[in-house]
Amino acid sequence: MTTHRRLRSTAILLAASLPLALGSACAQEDAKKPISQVEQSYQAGDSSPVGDTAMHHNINPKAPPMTKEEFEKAKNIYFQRCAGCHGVLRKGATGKPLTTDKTLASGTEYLKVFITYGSPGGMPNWGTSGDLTEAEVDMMARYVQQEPPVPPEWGMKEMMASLKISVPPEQRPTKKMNNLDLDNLFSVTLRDAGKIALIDGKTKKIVKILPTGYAVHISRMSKSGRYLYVIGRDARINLIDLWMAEPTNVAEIKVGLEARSVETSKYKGYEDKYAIAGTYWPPQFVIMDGDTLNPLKIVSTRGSTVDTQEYHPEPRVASIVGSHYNPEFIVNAKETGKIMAVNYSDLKNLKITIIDAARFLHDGGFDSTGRYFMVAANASNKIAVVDTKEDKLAALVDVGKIPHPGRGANFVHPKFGPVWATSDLGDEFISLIGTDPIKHKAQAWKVVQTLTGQGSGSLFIKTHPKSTNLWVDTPLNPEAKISQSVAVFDIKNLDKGFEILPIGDWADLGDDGARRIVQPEYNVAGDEVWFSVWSAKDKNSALVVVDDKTRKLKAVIKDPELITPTGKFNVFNTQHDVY
Ligand code: DHE
Repeated sequence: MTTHRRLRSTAILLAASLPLALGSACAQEDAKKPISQVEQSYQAGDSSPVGDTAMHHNINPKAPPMTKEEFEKAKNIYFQRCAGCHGVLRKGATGKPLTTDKTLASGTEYLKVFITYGSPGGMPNWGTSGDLTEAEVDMMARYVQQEPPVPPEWGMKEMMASLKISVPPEQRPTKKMNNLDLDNLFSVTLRDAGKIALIDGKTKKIVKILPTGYAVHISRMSKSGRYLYVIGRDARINLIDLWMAEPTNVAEIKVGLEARSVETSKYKGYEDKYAIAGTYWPPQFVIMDGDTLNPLKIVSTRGSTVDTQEYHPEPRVASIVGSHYNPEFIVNAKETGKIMAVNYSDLKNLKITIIDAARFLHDGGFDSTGRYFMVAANASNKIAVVDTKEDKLAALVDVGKIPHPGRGANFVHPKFGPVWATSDLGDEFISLIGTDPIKHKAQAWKVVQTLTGQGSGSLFIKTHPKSTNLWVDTPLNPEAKISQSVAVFDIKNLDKGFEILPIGDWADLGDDGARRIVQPEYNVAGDEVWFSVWSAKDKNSALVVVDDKTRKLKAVIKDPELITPTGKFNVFNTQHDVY
């Protein structure tokens, strides 16, 4: 077991007792009032796999001394608890910069107090909470005065060395060789198992479980629906061919040390041609052949921020979508707040349109026409709207606290026409934003209505073109009653408020698991909605299927192999951006 995995096991144990613990905690820069534990727990998330790599200890003579052993120990704690907010190079992300010009000026005693007691701005009280011992606090106070160790880069050489094409394209079938109803297949993230489960939408049976990267994150589909791409936090991508007699991993690559996003080319004439992945470390994205993952073009995201225009050494790549209007990928750089429209029609003379949005870009999805990409600048409390036809920023819309839409939800509002919705992590509100600049110009890119949900801690919101239900999860709410249930609104009568469905109880797991209800996902027909009942690795989890019309329980999917199910990706809906 690596140190990283050992530390993660501790985090999992903690997660079992603390329903909202997603890992470590986070400071919010410029926050004016105390922030909740929910917000604190957010950005840092899982411990960073970057901490496992060997890094050089660059001794700063002005810093208080540390032994090699202490440095290694502190480095691991830093990458487990702190890097998600303060950044790998400590230049600051959603947390404050911890560069040595600042930490040396503060000194050991001040830093110890800060680490022990936290701050109203969002720094957790690592010492008084018991997470760190007095000795560890002292060690961390000295560590942050040392120069930050720099993890290695990951370029073409490393990518090529990791590339495994187990079934080359010429050995793959030319038509579908199985009887699976691919449109209604679900790829389910088994987060802490490092696997995905393919589940048949009709029978609810597991078709196959496939190994993927560490703490696997998302699945995306190729335009044809044949290829499934899965990315792990360790930046490993698995390419699964759904046409084989049995869905099979046909290629694999490691595109960096830490990642979250993968996508494929969707534009006419480029279907299934390219894949792209963005990494947290190194801060870059890579365009690959869609059918082999052979890396073709690596582009760094290092550069200046959109506001102060200060250089940022590690702008992490957050969400990526494939444009339907141009041969482009829309790539979101978190720390700089830049959205890049990367034109893949000529990789040798790559054209990138840089669209200034707002800092802390995270997750998002298209409006119902597929033209406008709506992305949360989460710690800026904004949604950036990009016109992917014109490659321009259409608007920056102020919403609630820390919007977290997943891909969001599109529906026709009874009064205001087409809207796209996001819920928030930091408050109980749901913002509905008008998305029709032609027929509903006055409402376009404005919050036309704000709904009040069950509480803060929402991560995902969902509906379907054939449904009149709007589902809002709250897995990170500190109250078990709220994190173990979902709210559902009637789109035709939004003022009526919401109904609460006790999904966690319906799963009937009969144990003390956290049972957080996360990420509603529709089947292809739009008449069922699937929820993950997410408990810690050593507890029982399940999937609960609800009949969309009656809002009654339809099925519970249980299996010892369904370990920590989180994201679910219906093939058809993911392929066609239906949400
Ligand atoms: Fe996610 C999407 C990053 C924690 C489940 N997550 C995304 C995307 C990003 C991201 C950038 C958008 C990808 C895209 O569209 O290309 N997630 C991060 C983090 O940095 C964070 C906060 C901390 C971490 O350590 O990773 C984090 N995410 C989580 C979780 O803890 C969740 C709830 C459970 C899990 O499986 O890890 C989680 N994230 C998801 C899911 C999506 C996602 C299910 C895709 C939603 C969709 O409908 O497309």
